[in-house]
Amino acid sequence: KQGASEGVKAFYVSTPIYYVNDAPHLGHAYTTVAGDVLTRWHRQRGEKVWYLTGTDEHGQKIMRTAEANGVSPQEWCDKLVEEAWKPLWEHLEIANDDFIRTTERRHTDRVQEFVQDLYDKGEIYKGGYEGPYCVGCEEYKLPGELLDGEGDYAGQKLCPVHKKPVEILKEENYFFKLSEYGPKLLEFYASNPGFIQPESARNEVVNFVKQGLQDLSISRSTFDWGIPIPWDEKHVIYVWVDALLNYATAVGYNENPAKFEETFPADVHLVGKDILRFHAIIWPAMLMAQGLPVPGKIAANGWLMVGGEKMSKSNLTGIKPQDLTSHFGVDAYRWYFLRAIAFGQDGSFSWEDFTARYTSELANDYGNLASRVAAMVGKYFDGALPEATANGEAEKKIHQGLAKAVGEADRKIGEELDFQGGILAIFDFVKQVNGYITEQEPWKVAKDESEQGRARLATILYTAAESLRAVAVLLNPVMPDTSQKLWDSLGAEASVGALADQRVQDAAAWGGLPAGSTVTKGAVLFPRLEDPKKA
Ligand code: ME8
Repeated sequence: KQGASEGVKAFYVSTPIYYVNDAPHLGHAYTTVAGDVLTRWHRQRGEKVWYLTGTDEHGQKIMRTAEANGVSPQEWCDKLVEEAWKPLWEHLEIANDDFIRTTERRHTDRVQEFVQDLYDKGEIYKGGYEGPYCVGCEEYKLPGELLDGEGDYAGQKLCPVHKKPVEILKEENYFFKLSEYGPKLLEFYASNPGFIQPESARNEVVNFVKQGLQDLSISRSTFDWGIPIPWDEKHVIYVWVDALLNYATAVGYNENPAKFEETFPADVHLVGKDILRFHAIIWPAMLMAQGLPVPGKIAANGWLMVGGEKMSKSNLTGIKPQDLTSHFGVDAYRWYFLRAIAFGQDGSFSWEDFTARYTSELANDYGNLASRVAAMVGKYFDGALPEATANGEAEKKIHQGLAKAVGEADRKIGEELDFQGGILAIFDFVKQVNGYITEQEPWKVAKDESEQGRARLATILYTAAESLRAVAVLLNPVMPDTSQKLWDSLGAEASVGALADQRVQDAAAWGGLPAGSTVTKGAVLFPRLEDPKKA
């Protein structure tokens, strides 16, 4: 894409590939929007970026859902992908560079080659296993982590995530020698302290690995909805091994060496904390076994909760993102979850909280600032942005405030994945500009028609408009439509250039918006919310 220079490694970010047993809910959108903001941020820095998402289509969970709906698993997946998943990402303005489906040949062929290769290297052997399995997680559980069922489930053992009974599976399977990778993994975690984020997730993984790893069953033979084991086609490859490999097959593993070289491994795998161990233990071990490079970071996000439990498709507690975007708009939706919940922690959504933040932070602080400034440039200078010729102490503070906001936002969003902190840094600056206008009282200065008075008024309005120029750039990764509206209202498209070409690194360079830009009172950035009772 932009700035694509051959040979330079792309900043590669992935979401989990989602199970298509049902339509997406707020939880899936949460991870995908976070990844979109992260990659848009890096694009706004001018970096080469690769953002991948997709769908996980094999395994028992999908097979059973399709059966229950009276269609083949492939038909079920095709329908869900085309009618639910892809349209949602488009609706939410997700700028993914690719979308991988695990039923595509470009994936299945390469997965077989990968597994065959491990087999040839002696990393895989045949053995037997019996244990409790959760179809919701598609994972064997350790007896110690199960819960005792009550009520309808009395006497049964439950999965700690899904709170549903596990099944006892006994199979002859192929195993990957995962147990041999414990020491190597611990060494790797120790020398790469930023590999797992946040700290609590890192501790969980390290403690788990320290207790000793078991070998991993990588095939199943009691059903057939999966990729066949190439040397023994009665078995299909375990859905998680199949799924993790999407991060390699989607970027040209064993197929397009130049693309693979330029993209792999991922810099950041975004995952929900429920699937942390797969990404932080099994995935790097699989790569180590092949001599491939391991990813830069596994960043676990917390759960969006409903009534104290994880919002989930299996438990039918999912809320559709469209139910919120139809009320608040897409941009406010993208902003809200990252703003309201510290990334890595659990959080819950409420209409009241979203409504309150929309009104005070988006509409009042940000939207009103933009419309007031445009209105005053219109009223006092006929819409031609005046030059700032009378800068003083107050303006200096604004310049400094902007530099601080840019530095903090770039570090927090771009590096630390602290979306909340980064957004707050930008909005603190918005507040500072609001305070500046309140203090400077341009409507009073306007009454002074002397040369000095005009110069002060010009300086105040230039300062405010130039601040908004920077805000539009900084918020572009989070709220692209709103930023474009603001950009247009500042006349910046004509006087500065395309918003996408503005660099984060240059955002604080004062004076980016030239005097003479045509400022118009554009579209309202955040319209008043309809009363949901009337809607
Ligand atoms: O696990 N809160 O797919 P999945 C926050 N196919 N995030 C949530 C969430 C919630 N309540 N519910 C879901 C799978 N998510 C596998 C992944 S990857 C190689 C294979 C998000 O459809 C979160 O990112 O169950 C979680 O990890 C992901 O959706 C799980 O989606």
